Amino acid sequence: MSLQCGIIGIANTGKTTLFNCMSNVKAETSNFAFTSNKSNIGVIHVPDPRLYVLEKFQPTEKVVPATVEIVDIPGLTKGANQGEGVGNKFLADIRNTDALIHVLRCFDDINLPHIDGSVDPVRDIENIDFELQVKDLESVDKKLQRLDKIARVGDKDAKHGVEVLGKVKACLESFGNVRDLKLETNEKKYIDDLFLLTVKPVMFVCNVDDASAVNGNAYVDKVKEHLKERNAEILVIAARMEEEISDFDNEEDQMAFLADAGLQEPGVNRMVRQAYSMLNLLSFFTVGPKEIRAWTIHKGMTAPQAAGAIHSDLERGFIRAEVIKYNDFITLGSEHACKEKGKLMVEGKNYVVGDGDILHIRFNV
Ligand SMILES: Nc1nc2c(ncn2[C@@H]2O[C@H](COP(=O)(O)OP(=O)(O)OP(=O)(O)O)[C@@H](O)[C@H]2O)c(=O)[nH]1
Ligand SMILES: [Mg+2]
Repeated sequence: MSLQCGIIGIANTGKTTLFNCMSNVKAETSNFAFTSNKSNIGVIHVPDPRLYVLEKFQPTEKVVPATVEIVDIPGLTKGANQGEGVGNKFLADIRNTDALIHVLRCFDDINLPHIDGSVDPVRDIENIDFELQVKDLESVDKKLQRLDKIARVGDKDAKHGVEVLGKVKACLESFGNVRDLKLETNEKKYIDDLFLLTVKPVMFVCNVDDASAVNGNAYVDKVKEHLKERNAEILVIAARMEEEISDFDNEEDQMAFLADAGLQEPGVNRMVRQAYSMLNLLSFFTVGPKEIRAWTIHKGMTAPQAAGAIHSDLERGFIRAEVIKYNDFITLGSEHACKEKGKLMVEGKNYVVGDGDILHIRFNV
C-alpha cells in the first residue's frame, strides 16, 4: 500500500514549488498562471529516523523507507468546474488520492500578481472548496437520479440510498464539505463508490515568505481564525526557501541552512508526519542483512493484513508472525538476544500490528 496525496490550490500559490521540495522528480514552476498543462506525479520517502537506528544493530545492504505518492495538479480557479482556466480537467487526477494538501498563498510578492487581484487565503479556501463541492454535486446528482428510478419500483435499499444522498446533496448545496457530515457506516456505503473530493481529509499548508517560516504572519492568523471551528490541520511552510535548501546535495549544508532560518527539520517532514496521523497510518519494519524496510498500514490492521502490504502471497499463505517490538530490539541489540530474553513473540492471525513492530512473516503458498 502506498499512500497517495493530492496537492490542490489556486493557481500560482506555490503547489509545484512545494512538490519540488519533497519529490525526487523536479517539475517546472513559473510566474504565469496556467503554464502547466499536466499533473506532476512524484514519490517521496517517509522520513523515519528509527530506520537508521535499526541499521546500527543490524548491518544491511540497503535501507528502504516507506513512500508517499504525491500528485501536483495545475492551479484551480474560480469557475474551474465550468471550464475556466485549466484546472477543472485535473480534478479527476485527485479522485483516487487518500488525502489532500491545500496550498494557500500567504506571501506578498509584487512581481507575482494573484489571479484574483489580491492576496487573500480565506477567499481562496472558499473558492477552492466551492469548486470541489460543485464537482461532488455532479457525482451525487448522477447517482441520485439512477437510484431514484430503482427506488420508485419499490427497492428498499435504493430508497435508503436516495435518503442518504439527499442529505449529502443538501450539505453540498449549502456550501458544506461532506467530510463534516456525520454519516453512519451503513450510510457511507452509498457514497464510497463516488470518491467524493470533499470527503477526503485535508491539510492546509500556508506558503509563507522566508521571514515568516517560524512564526507565520497576518495571513496565517486569518487562515487559523477562519478554520478554527473545522479543527483542521494547518502547517506553515516557506516553500520557496525549502526548495532552495533541498537543492543542496549535502545533508549537513541543508541542516545548517534550516537552522539559520530557525527550523529544526524540513517542513516536508512535518507534513508527512501530519498526513500519517491524519490518516491513522503507522509503520512496521522488516529487518535483515539484505534490507531494512518500513511499510505503511492502517492502524488496527492484523498481522495477515500487514503481511499483505508486503506481498499478497504472504497474506494468502500466512501461518504466523514473529514480532519484536522496536524498543526491545534496540535495547537488547539483536534478534538472538530478544529470543533469549523472551522478547520475540509468536503471533497468530488476530494479532493487531503496532507502530514500530519488527515482523517476520512465516507463510506457505
Ligand atoms: N515570493 C515568493 N514566491 C514564491 C513562493 N513560493 C512560490 N513562489 C513563486 O510563485 C511562482 C508560482 O509557483 P508555482 O509553484 O509554480 O505555483 P503553482 O501553485 O504550482 O502554480 P500553477 O501550477 O500555475 O497553479 C513561482 O515563480 C515561485 O517561485 C514564496 O514562498 N515566496
Ligand atoms: Mg504548478
